[in-house]
Amino acid sequence: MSKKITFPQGFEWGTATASYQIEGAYKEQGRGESIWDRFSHTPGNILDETNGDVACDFFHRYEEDIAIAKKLGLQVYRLSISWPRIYPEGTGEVNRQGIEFYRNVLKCLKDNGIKAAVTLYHWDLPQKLQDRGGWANREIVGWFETYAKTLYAELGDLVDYWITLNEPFCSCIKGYWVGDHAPGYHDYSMALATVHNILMSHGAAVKAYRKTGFKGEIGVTLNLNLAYPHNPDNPEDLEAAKRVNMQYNNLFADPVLKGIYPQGFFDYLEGRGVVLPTILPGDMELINQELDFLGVNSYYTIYAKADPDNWPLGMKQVTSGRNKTDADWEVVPEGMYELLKWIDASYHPKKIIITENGAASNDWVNQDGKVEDPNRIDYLRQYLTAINQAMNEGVPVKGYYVWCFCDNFEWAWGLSRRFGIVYVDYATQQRIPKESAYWLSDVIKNNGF
Ligand code: IFM
Repeated sequence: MSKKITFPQGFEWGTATASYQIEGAYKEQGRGESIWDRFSHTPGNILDETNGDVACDFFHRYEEDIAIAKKLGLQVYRLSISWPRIYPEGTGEVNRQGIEFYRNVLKCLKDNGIKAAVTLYHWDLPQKLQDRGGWANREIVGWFETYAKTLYAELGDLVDYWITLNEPFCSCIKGYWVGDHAPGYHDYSMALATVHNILMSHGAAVKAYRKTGFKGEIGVTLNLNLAYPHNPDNPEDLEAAKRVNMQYNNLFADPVLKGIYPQGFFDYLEGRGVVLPTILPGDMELINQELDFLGVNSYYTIYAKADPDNWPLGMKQVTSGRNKTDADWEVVPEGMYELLKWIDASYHPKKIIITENGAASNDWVNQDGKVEDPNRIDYLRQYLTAINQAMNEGVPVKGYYVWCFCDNFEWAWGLSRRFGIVYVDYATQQRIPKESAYWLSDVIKNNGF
């Protein structure tokens, strides 16, 4: 019999989504092209050759989704804004139809008593800005600031939580080094330049929000994952794990929360021929803005084995032999506990929101028309227990959002990975809340399980 887990009063329960993954309507009402349209339309980039042209058709079905969210008792709904729906050309003229769409969505959330957590950037950069260098061009700090100011002015009265960026690690390291995300480059030095520019853009957006007078909170979402050595007795594996921690965690959290880059890691990279970003006077102060909360996305733990031939980190990722979700990610709840303790000890954020956590699973509709997903429920239960333990030891976690509200376009995996607590039949666009959705609904009602 597992023990009773209770969360404090005022703890906020929600789900998360992102524009390109759910909206569809990719050419409707003035929306411009995004880098993910270009990337997913290029053969060979997406596992099942799908794209986000239609996705879950949230653009036309948001009222239905929000009605389901209300029924389930969700307190917060996280969504992101598609930059090319607001600025089809990246800069210049605002697309009023785009603003109108998001105002309608946000009003609908308000009418249903659900708080809105809005991400400014969840990876769908206007292609027009990519044509000018994208995140590798320092001018983007100004483009992003203008975009952010427009959103504050147009939507600020309806937003409870602003999240400047979702997982800059993915925008920069996956987008410009690994190349499995848009825009699909393989240049580590360029990736580091984009890190600096994207973090300055975050800083500029926070600074601009402080001047608006709106009462919402603002923060950033980082995907933080602890890396452990494959063999803790092997000093080379220990060093490899340290470098992975630097790249995943310190490279983003240190500048944002402390105003410094991890110098030792930069020295290591320079020694391997990587060109470091140009840091001008005032840049670090701009990045290091006071935040109302730190958003944490975390799903897994990394096991690192030294591999000198693997440039530049000198490591490869290995498995530890534990259970895996359908995303091939190992289920390591104690990794979440240790991650939260590490964040707290290293950065002392005043408030943490788990802005994403969840599991992919090979779900289907059974003979009774139900979707049973016991593995997802088990995953959520284990991770929430670990989060609860960290909270009991003083880590200030104040909210938890499951990824994802519904099945969606899962980037390079296309529609082939289901992360939702609501099933989407892509042929008919029918929504079916899975067993995990009803389980979560009970958790919310009881503030625990
Ligand atoms: O789908 C993604 C989301 O866009 C960002 N965080 C991880 C999720 C699952 O891979």
